[in-house]
Amino acid sequence: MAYYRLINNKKVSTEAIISGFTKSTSERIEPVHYLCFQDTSQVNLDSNRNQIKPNSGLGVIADDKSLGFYIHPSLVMKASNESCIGFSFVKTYIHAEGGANRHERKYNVLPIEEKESYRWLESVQQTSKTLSKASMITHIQDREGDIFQLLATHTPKDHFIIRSTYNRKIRYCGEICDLYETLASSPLRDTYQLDVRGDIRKNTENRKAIMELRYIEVEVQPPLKLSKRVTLSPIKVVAIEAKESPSTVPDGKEPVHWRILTTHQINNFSDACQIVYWYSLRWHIETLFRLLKTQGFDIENIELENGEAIIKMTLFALWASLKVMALLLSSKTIFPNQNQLVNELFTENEIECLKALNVKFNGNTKKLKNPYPDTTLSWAFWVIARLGGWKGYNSQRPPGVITLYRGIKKLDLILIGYDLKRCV
Ligand SMILES: [Mn+2]
Repeated sequence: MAYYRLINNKKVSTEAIISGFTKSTSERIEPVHYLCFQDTSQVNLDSNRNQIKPNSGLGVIADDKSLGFYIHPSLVMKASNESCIGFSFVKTYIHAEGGANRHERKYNVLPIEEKESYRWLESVQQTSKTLSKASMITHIQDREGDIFQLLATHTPKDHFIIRSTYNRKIRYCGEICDLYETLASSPLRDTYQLDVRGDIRKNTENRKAIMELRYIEVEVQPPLKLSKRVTLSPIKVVAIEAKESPSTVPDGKEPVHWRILTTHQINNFSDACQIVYWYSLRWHIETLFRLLKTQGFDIENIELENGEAIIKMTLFALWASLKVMALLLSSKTIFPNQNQLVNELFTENEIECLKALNVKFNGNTKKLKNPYPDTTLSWAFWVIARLGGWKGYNSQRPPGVITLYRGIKKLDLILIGYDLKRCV
């Protein structure tokens, strides 16, 4: 109910909700290194089209006809223990129905500030502000983020790891040449093993891929079209290629193949592996989108009549999805001695309430005791899972997304009662 009142209140704007997110993230930033993953996801609301009021704040998604909107967050994780801290930036936007397409808008010659891809730059600029207390920020993005002007904004503190989209012109060993061919013909540095999960749809099984790693320091040349209008200097980056050795590629399948550009300095093979590993953590933001859209929050099937209210509800669900993801990660952390602290994602009031619930859930048998220290997020994971219906026995399957989602939802309701009780 509290949410519904909030999202239908015209005075509570999406901007206010977002600035609430970034403010609370900013307050938790320490002078350490953070990884920021930005990406776009579309929310398709077409199955509820008949219920939703026309012109209430939605547009069309990529197919140019289904009702929906776009969301572009930047997820912040601490590099040292891969804990989720919050969001440094979130943007929601729409494509107007019947609006001009890229071709009609002469997309190629528009200045970047007027392009939709400007959101990538905006996100980096805003992230630097939100994370002003950080000692280093690494912005990580997929192929869509391979934008020259973006790379150009790097500073000694702001770094990039971007999956490459374009076979750019580079200067290497004094010659102007093509990035991909130069990289592929550079000497093999070493190999590493990668666990590749099978995919039923692609008819592949789990395999241990042998990855061949190459990297070279190059100077990326400004795109020709761009340099006709503005003067831009080339950018020094390290280009990395990780490509599966033909010896492990299943017959008739494509090798695993990543080309990555980074502004970080690479001194040796293990530095390069670190960059590839950080890039691979990008799947966390995909998980976040999956949590938001399916597996519990199911935002695309939400039954609300007003488009703007749906967008606001999505923002709250995004924050709740982050909590679910962080709780899950804390329960299987590979950094057991640096478990994320509970006060990094929960307020004082919420922790107090969780403590009361923990007392209630701690049974008389040792088997039913919360095994985690009450300062850690794993401790909250145990309480919230119990709240979501998990019985707490080790013999039981570990709690998953749905259970945690149920727990988080219940906690929200309990908190309303908890606050009321304190007011009486
Ligand atoms: Mn993307």
